[in-house]
Amino acid sequence: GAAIIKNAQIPEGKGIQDYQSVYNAIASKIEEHLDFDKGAGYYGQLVRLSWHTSGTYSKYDNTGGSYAGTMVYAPESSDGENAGLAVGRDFLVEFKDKFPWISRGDLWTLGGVVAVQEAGGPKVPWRPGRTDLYDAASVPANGRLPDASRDGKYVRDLFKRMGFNDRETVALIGAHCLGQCHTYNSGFDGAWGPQFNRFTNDFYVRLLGGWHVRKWDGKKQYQDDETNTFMMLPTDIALKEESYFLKYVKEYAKDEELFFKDFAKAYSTLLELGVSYPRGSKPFIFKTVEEQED
Ligand code: ZEM
Repeated sequence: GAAIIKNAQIPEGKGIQDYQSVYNAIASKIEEHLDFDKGAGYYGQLVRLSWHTSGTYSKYDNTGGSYAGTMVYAPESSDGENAGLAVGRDFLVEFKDKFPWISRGDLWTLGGVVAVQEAGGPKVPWRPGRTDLYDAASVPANGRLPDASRDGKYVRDLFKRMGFNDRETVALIGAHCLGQCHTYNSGFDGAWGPQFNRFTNDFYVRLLGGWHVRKWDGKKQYQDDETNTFMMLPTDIALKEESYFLKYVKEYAKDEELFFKDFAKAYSTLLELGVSYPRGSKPFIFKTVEEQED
């Protein structure tokens, strides 16, 4: 087929201060709803939205990804893996009204950056210029986002389709420190750890502990031996079962700084999959709300 070109187009006259204003507006709305989802806040929801709008990318034909902001359209909107993400899109839609020059792809990916940084995670370099499109060719088919019931080889192949190696794959899944699973969205249930509104390397530390299959009538998932309170998906446990993933789990469990560095780089890449930027274009690094207080 014809080559698909997705050039970043920055709205006329807009620069870092304009996007920092959007960042700040999203951050202050997150602050106003810290009790959301039993105390998880919106961090997990927004990071998952940014990941699912980006993670449809295929390097084999340059389709999918965050560029066109197509999750509002079928069949992407009704992909089973996107169940529940209307909540995040609805949370952000008021900023599309307040800042009408921002595209959906930019808003949804920026929302993830705000969530990671405000939850205490690393600075995530981010570039604008995604452009709203509605045409059948821009809307990815279902089946591109991972199914949590599968094994390590499946995870490896799926992330390879996006262009990621094993190290980057393990780093990205560490985002499961945030938020939780909901039976009404995915059939899975619970949080990965107790500090589910803070961005940490806790996912790897816990993963290396003891886990058993939970006894319940829901989907197969794991429960921690120590408290029977926290969960792991089968694809999370696969990171421990495969030696090509396990070495990175161990590195990140030991060294949070290394995890932050690798996560920031891989996540920034994830959010930009398929987008072409002009040579030498420089990413924005946003200030946290705390850094702006004086
Ligand atoms: Zn997730 N993820 N994810 N993930 N994810 C869920 C929740 C969250 C997988 C998966 O199936 C699920 C990445 C990778 C993978 C987040 C971020 C990132 C849920 C629960 C499932 C089932 C959804 C629900 O019930 O509401 C699988 C199979 C993955 C790879 C193999 C990557 C990569 C992520 C970001 C970089 C986050 C933050 C959540 C929590 C959402 C929330 O609502 O709290």
